[in-house]
Amino acid sequence: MENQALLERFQNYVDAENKIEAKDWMPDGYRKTLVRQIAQHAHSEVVGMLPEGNWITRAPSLRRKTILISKVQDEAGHGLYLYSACETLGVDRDTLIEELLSGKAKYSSIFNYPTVSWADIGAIGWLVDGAAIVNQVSLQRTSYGPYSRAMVRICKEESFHQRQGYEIMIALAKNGNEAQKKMAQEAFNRWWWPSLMMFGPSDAASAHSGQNMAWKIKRHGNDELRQKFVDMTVPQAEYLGLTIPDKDLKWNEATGHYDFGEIDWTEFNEVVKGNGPCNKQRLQTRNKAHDEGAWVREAAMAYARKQQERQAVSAA
Ligand code: FAQ
Repeated sequence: MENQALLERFQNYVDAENKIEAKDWMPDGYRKTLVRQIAQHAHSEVVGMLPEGNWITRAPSLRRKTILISKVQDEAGHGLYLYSACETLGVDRDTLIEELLSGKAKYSSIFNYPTVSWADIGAIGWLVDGAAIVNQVSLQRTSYGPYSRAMVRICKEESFHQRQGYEIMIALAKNGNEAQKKMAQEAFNRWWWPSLMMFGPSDAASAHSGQNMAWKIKRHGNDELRQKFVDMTVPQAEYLGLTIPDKDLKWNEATGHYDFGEIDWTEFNEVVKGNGPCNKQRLQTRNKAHDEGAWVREAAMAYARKQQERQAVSAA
């Protein structure tokens, strides 16, 4: 078939809300953009373990510690589903991991901010997982089957993560003493704007949105999802008695949405370029963990080889 005819058939198939599967024909650009987005997403889950992992040894109670360990472990699982989804597109995992460790690949800007107090763990669960859910609920309907199915499971787990974060914030901001309330407000101030940045550049500046939406990889624009997150989160902050760190935030009766102030895009671009508060530290920590885990990978491969040898002997 002519390339143009294949492209048209592909677009009609996507427009009819069918899922594209790994062995289906797809335009090179579709494959390339999926590899880029899914890999960035997988790396974000993996690097995303670091800011919270930082508090596992200092969680304020055994209950909080077990919950946090479980949450961080879930993020590793999300990374695994996503690397697997990415592999179905013909890239191998070693290449993806090498690109993360060398600093070539991107991951979400949000994980380059520090967790300075226990309240940051509450704020991450509430805001960062909350923002991730808004984005990922939409991605459950993405046109690529393996990515869409990974999202269904991930969203279920993220929803537990969001609630555990909000529960920490209730304990500190609503039921806590003055010092705890202050700690919660300070964490909220630190994470509010970076959480809005997670949704990416405004639609006008978004390089990939147009084509991604036509291919139904992305189902909503960055600004629409960001607005949804703001509308959902403001009443939650009010319930906690927290002040939103934005003097321009106000309810707009005419649009039925909250208006909010201008995002600091210079900060966003600097963080994405590698100049955020923790970019270097995150990559160093990830590289160290990878190096220290070499013996685990070797042992796992040795075991797999042994299994193959046994199977070959019994088949002979
Ligand atoms: N950070 O044209 P667009 C989580 C880049 S998971 C860094 O709008 P696109 C779970 C973008 O890659 C969080 N870079 O791009 C968790 C592109 O660069 P490129 C991760 C960003 O792809 C919780 C350029 O800017 N979630 O949190 C960011 O159409 C707690 C132009 O942007 C996902 O990855 C950013 N924030 O839309 C884990 C969801 N935003 O590649 C642990 C899947 C944009 O041309 C603890 N991804 N860029 O060099 C997506 O939905 C999309 O990729 C967007 C960006 C919406 C992120």
